[in-house]
Amino acid sequence: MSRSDDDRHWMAQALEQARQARIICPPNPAVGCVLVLPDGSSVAAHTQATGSAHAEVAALQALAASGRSAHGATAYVTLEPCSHFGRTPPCADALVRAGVRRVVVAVRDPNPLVAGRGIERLRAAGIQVDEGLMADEAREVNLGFFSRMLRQRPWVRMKVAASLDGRTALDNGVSQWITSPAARADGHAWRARAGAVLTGIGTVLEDDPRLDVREVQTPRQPLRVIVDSRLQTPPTARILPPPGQVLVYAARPDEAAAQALRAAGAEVQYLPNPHGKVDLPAMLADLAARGINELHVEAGHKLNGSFVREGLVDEFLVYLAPRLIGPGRGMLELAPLAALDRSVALEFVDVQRVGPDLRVIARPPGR
Ligand code: AOF
Ligand code: ZN
Repeated sequence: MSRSDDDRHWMAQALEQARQARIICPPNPAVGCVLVLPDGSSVAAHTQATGSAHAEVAALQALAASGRSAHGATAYVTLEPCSHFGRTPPCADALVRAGVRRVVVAVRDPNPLVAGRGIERLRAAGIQVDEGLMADEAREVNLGFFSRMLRQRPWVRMKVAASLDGRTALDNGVSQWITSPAARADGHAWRARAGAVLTGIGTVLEDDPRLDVREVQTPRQPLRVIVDSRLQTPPTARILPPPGQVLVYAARPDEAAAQALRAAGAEVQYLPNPHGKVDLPAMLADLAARGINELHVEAGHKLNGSFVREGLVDEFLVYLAPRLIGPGRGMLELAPLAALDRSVALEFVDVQRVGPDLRVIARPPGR
């Protein structure tokens, strides 16, 4: 293999490590690190839960635990090593101290506290740094973190489960279960990697969902968010009790209702827009400020329609069951169009079978 083939091979391993970390490390980005020693042996690691070791330090620790030294090694990292003292000390310094000779970086850290300084520190210490290898894949692993850092809002993923004729519920509101258990479990895996799972008051009142992660093993529960303009969430709703936190965004102050929800364990935040509804862009900014990288939306047709009309959806995650329902609820409420060229244009980025169902991932072009 040529060196560039070699580099791709090791960076692909580092990316695989990073993907495994996605479920454990929010709000931190999921990073993979592979240390390749001069004798050709290697060790791979990924970011640990927020507050514990970053990928590079985890890899150095694993190497030390096996009695080996990183002297003269090449480090493959999916994100620029950090240069700042956050909850943990700088990884760039740890690599320098360990005697690493070369660092291959997929993409720069968009965190303004780092943003190139990690690479500078490595170079200043005489380490060879090559950047940009498999950068698109590396950004994709952390698209939520990049969104929060560069746009000050989370990556918004809208999950929908529907029949092949695009219905998410019967005319009478019954929606459980259109898709298969396999699709449900897959949906929970997407919930698990999100910083927050969001729904609307309509769904809370109709389905009484729990909105936690149950179908897959997880070390952390995402924040649960309810968009509830008039604070109609019943304090007995199944979404409210711990584990995990619940945040209710409201538009019209109602201190009695807010007190009841707080007593049930929720936080209430007022963010009204001029129409007396929750200001969705302001809500996204607030969620980003709270460290939410990926926001997983599982709402009904009305709130879904508002998100789409306001251009806030970055990705649609749609499960389609091989059945026909006829009259029923649509995926989202949009105004009738006069011409097809006014429709919301999307690109399919992935299509897969999940059990008997189809899973379609679509994004607005350029996202
Ligand atoms: C790395 N390797 O594996 C990750 C990095 O508060 P801290 O100390 O945990 O720092 C969090 C920041 O560090 C995070 O915002 C991002 O800029 C970077 N994440 N850096 O060198 C890693 N996860
Ligand atoms: Zn670090």
